[in-house]
Order: sequence, then structure tokens, then C-alpha cells
Amino acid sequence: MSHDLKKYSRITQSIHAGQHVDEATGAVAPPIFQTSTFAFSDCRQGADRFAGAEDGFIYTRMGNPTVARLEEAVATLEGGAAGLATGSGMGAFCTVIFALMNAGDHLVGTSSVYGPSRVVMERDFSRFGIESTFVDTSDLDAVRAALRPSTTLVFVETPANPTVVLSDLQAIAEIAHEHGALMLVDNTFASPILQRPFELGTDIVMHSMTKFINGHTDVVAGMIVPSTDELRARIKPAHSYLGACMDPHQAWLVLRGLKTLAMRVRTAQDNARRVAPFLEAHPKVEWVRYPGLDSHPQHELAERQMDGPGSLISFEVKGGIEAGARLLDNVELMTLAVSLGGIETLIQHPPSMTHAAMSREDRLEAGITDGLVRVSIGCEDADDLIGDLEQAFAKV
Ligand code: LCS
Repeated sequence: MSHDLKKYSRITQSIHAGQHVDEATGAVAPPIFQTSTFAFSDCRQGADRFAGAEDGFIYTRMGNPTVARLEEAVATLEGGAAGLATGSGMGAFCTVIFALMNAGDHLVGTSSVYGPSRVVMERDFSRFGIESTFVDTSDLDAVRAALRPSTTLVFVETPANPTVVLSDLQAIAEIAHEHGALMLVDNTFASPILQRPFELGTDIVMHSMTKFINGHTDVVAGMIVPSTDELRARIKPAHSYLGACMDPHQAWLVLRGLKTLAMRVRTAQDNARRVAPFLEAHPKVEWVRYPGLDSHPQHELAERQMDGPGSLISFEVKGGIEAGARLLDNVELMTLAVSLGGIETLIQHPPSMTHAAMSREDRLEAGITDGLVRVSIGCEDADDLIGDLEQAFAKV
């Protein structure tokens, strides 16, 4: 596939990006180069590859042909300069921080963010003198107020995990750049099908590909996409040395999952567009937050910034945590499990699960109430999903 994919839609790109017919065999599906190392023809070639004077593979932690296809595919979909694949989404986040931040630097981040992304900053990177402040990034004044002279990175997750609150990427990119800081966006919840942060001024995009990009709940994986070659060059040494690299077989599975990204995202979204109003109308539901509902505080921003509201919904059952637990203990078709963005519907309780490592005070400030339930709507039949919720609510 040598033609320029830029002229095609993201839907077509998700099927064709990174796909090249294998020159040696004609194989249409990508070969799995399950090797840790690559032979040099002579000492000069080995030295040239290490010196960067010759392109070519050296050692799989530093690069691998199967992994490279996935890096190319996701970079194409995001519209970035390159991809750097990692063994997990946390590997992607930690690699960016390790690569770009120094002792004395400060990060401003979204308060409602995947719990460990915040905890690793506050508990671990702080031990190396890297400071952080997490604020409600849907409030631009709060972003401005949190900036310090030492702020070098602004980290935004939108839609946010687990509250599904949205932040205005274009406005925050302007604020960050005026300040001389870079912006990193975690695009996991939207996927490149629904949101393209580079078109809004972002510098680096990251993904937990464990979620929508792979989509089959069978791989943990991450990706960093820098917007420029210069940023790629700044991140690449940390990517090679930190060790959060990707295995070729893992890359092959994600390449396979990626081919159905667009259809999975759209089917799950169609389902969520039916489940969210059902929840909102249910007498046992206290509140629902879904970007596709008029009641979402940033419904207008969702329409402007995203190509669709996605398939993550947060809500609270009347009666708080006990009532929510009754619901979760009684679903039959939905699976009580963390993670999201898979083909099947997963439901969980963030305060006691994904966001349990955050303090209760930080959670409440971030809008993660004690009774909040998060559901990642999958690709089952919408009537079956609503029926499952109906029977579970009857037991609450
Ligand atoms: N970013 C977001 C937005 C996430 O939701 C997650 C994981 C990560 C980064 C980290 O990626 P990982 O290392 O797991 O590939 N989110 C999870 C969640 O909400 N439930 O379980 C994992």
C-alpha cells in the first residue's frame, strides 16, 4: 500500500494504515517478526546503525518491523509525525514524562484523569523533583491559574476518565503555548475516529491501546504520537531506554484489532446513544453524564470538538454506593470489570476500583462521587443491553 492515505477518511485509514503487502512473499496480513535482535552484514553496518548513519533494525526494544507497522498506522490516523509503541498506556505516559520533564519542572493536568496517571505524578515523579497540579481543565480559568513559571507540560484527558467531562483542546493548547509549555493529550476515550487533537494544536497524543484501538479485551498496549520529528527525537531515547517497549506479537494483535476500530466505535456509540437516554429517564437514576445528551455540561463543545459522543457513560443510582453495588452485582449480560473500549460492555465502580488509589478528597474535587458508576458500552444489541439494565434495576 504505497499510495498516500491522507486523502482518505479516518474510517478507510483505520483499515489500510500500516498495511503493506510483504515484498518477499506477497502476504497481505503483516508478518510477525518474533525476534529480539537483527543480524548485521558486517561490523561497519552495525556501527552505522548505532550511529544513526544507516536506517535498519538493531534490537527489538529499540524497534521492530511488526511494531513499526503499528506505529505508522496510529501516527497516520492521528495525523502525527511518528508513533512510538509501548507495552501499556501507563508505559506511554511515563515515557513522555521521563523524556520531557526535568527536576524543578511542573505539570498541570486534568483532575478527573485515569487514576494511576495522576498517582504516578504525585507519588513517584515527585520523588525526582517533578511537580504537578491537577485541576478541572474544563474550566479555562483554572488552567491559567494553575500555571507556574516552571510549567513545561499541560496534560489533558478528554473525555475524562471516569467523569466523561470534556475540556476545550484548542483553547488549552493556546494557553499552554502562550506560556511556552507543551500539551499532551490522552485520546484514549475518543480514539482518532472521534477526536483529532493535532488539528486543535496539541503537541503529543497518547493512547492506552488496551482500549478502543485494540478493542478485543485481550491485549495491554500503549502509543505515543509526537506531532513533529523534533519531538519524536526528544522522546525516542527514553522510549528505547526506559524499557516500556512493545512485543511484536502484541503489535500484531493490535494491528488486527485496529482494522475494525471505526465500525466498533460507531456501533458502540449507536448503542450508547440509546442507553444514555434510557438511564436518564429511569426513576432509580440520580444523574447521567454522556456527551451526547443535552444535559451534558459541555454538550456544545462535544459537537464542536468531537465527531460523536462516544460510548462511555457515567451515572449514579439513587441511594448512592449501596444501590450502585446492587446494580453492578445483578447485571447478567454486562461484565463487572475495569477497562473499557472493548467489543463487550464493561461496567465498574471507579471510586473503589480504577480510582481507588486517589484520595477521597481528590476524587470528590474531581467530580468522582462515591456512587459514580462507569459503563463502557460495547457492540452487543442495544435492546439486550437495555433489557439487562432493566432487570438489574428491578433488583435495586
Ligand atoms: N489512559 C486512560 C484514559 C486509561 O483509561 C488508561 C487505563 C490508561 C491511560 C492506562 O493504560 P494501560 O496501561 O492500562 O494500558 N484505564 C483503565 C480503566 O479505566 N480501567 O482499567 C484500566
